[in-house]
Amino acid sequence: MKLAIIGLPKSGKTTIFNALTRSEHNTDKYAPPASEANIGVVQVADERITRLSEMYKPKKTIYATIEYHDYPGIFAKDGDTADNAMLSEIKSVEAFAIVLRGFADEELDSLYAAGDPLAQLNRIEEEMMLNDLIVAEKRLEKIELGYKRGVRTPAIQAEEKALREICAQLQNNNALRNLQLPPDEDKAVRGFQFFSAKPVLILVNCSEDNVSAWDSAISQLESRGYKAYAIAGKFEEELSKLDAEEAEMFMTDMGMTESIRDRLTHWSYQLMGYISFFTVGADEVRAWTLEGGSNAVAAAGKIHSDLARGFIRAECFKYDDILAHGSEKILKEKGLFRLEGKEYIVKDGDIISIRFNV
Ligand SMILES: Nc1nc2c(ncn2[C@@H]2O[C@H](COP(=O)(O)OP(=O)(O)OP(=O)(O)O)[C@@H](O)[C@H]2O)c(=O)[nH]1
Ligand SMILES: [Mg+2]
Repeated sequence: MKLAIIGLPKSGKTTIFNALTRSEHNTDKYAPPASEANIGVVQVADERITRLSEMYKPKKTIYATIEYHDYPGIFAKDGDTADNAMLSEIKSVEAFAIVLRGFADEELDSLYAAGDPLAQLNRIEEEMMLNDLIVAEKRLEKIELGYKRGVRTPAIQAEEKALREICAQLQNNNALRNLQLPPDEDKAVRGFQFFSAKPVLILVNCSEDNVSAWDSAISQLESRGYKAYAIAGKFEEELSKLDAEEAEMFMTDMGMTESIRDRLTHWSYQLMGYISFFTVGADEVRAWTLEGGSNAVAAAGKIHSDLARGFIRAECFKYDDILAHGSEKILKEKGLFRLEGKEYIVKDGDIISIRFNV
């Protein structure tokens, strides 16, 4: 999964990125905006993979990963820090973590007055929608020119219809993530990767001594349909530099049970509706990420396109069952080892082996 960390300037994006990736990128208050994104890959902690690895003793154990892209502030009022190339790069990720500044800092407030988190979010959403509207209108103009020259195919007509609905939605100040298009129209405009169509999770970055003061702001955001969380970015960055034992002491003090890495992983999976399935064997124990509700062929395709193309059956058992009974042999005896067809909907925690023929 690829997730971009975005927000207005100096909201603490790089501080949070450092906490997530245990890195030390520059977070100087006066640093000019970075010219490119910081990119870091974080392993998705999953105890199930650890246990399976102990059981199968494979040569390789591969956890799922999340790739975080930390961008400089975008949509700043006084001239944008991101150019078009960067904006289109930002759009290539699956989802956004939008960081809103909730911590007080007089200097930053005067240099980069941004208003309260809700005002910041409104501004970002407005800019996203404006950007999308410009893209959609430009494309519509081109389509109309094409019509005049006699270029009119069913695919272009589906695209035109979709773009008209998109423009109407945006003109009504509604983000495209709230617009449901029929599958053919959706497909016709997917390539545009509209900003406001991306799933977002909101991180209100506040100081560690008043995280709960943000409860009502968070509920307000939730009531508007956002997944929103208050986090203490700077505190998390400091925690990430400590060894495990020390970090746990501080976390216990704060009533925290998980690192920001693990929390953001859960939030992202929830946001995207992703599940994990596993493959096991003497060579490799591995976790795979899959859109919830996908069938066995889609799961096969995550592993390799040949497996989807030549799919015959999925041999399947549950992580909980192998943990309880200890061996595949016992699962077979107990009838817990299943053969599933193409239409089988894969569940979180399924262990799968694909039989295929190409
Ligand atoms: N008090 C407080 N300060 C923070 C927090 N997070 C970030 N800061 C400070 O805010 C300033 C900017 O932090 P960065 O993490 O560089 O912010 P950014 O959003 O990456 O900035 P740009 O990429 O330049 O837009 C630094 O001085 C940080 O120390 C926080 O949670 N609390
Ligand atoms: Mg930064």
